[in-house]
Amino acid sequence: MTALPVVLTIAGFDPSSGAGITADVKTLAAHGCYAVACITAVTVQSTRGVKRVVPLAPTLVRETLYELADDFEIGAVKIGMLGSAAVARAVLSFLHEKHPKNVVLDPVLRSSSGAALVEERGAAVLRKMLSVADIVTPNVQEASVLAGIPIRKLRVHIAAKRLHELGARNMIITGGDLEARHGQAIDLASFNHGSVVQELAARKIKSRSTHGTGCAFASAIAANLALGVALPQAVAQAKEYVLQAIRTAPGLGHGYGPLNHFAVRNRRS
Ligand code: PXL
Repeated sequence: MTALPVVLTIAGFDPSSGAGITADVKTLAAHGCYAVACITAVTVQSTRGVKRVVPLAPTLVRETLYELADDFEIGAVKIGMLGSAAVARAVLSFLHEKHPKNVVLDPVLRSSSGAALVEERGAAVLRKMLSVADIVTPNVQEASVLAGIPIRKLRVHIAAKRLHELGARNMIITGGDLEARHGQAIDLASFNHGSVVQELAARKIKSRSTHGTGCAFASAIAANLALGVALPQAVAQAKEYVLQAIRTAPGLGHGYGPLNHFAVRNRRS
């Protein structure tokens, strides 16, 4: 019997399974990992957008995290939507107390349709979480809020420097289409406190099936790290996975549709 890496996802529930917990579980399973999950908030939404967000009790989140961490050897943790500042604080103290390996933080603030997915006070807790994460995966809007630089003045290299100053060790700032060149989307990867900086360019794909790309990206990185892949490779493979998942999306729903989470074959089968 070979070891099956266990990955913990801490995220919200999207009933349309494009983003959040159920999307993360699919991504982790597609990578050949065993997914365990802690739900932070329930949402009412479809591919058409988010209608309602109900954060769960922080004590429920705390109990779930300790129950899972005491039973499983967790190979990586993916953190997504946190819902409330109180839940974010419960997650932060779990990270401080248990020191899990390979923490991937997707600092989710808003849905692509604009709904707030964490209370405004949650951003301050996310800032504190930067230093306990192994890698942070903000998009440009999230990088702007966390770095405290207005989006119209944002230069990704400056935002990256600021996030390193706040304690982030490794990061990739996605959605660099603000500074897109020649139809390419540029993501900025900044590893090892900014000592290794790479621009990752990819041709921009025109698609409406983009709901949950951030969740899939962060989960794929967590899966790769749990499987023992080194960080730069883990990021590059996750980027390729998300591109494939968009390219082969099933075209479901009337709004921004889900990805094909099974774009890569389960590496164990
Ligand atoms: O993609 C951000 C995101 C994360 N988690 C949940 C979501 C969304 C966007 O809608 O619903 C649960």
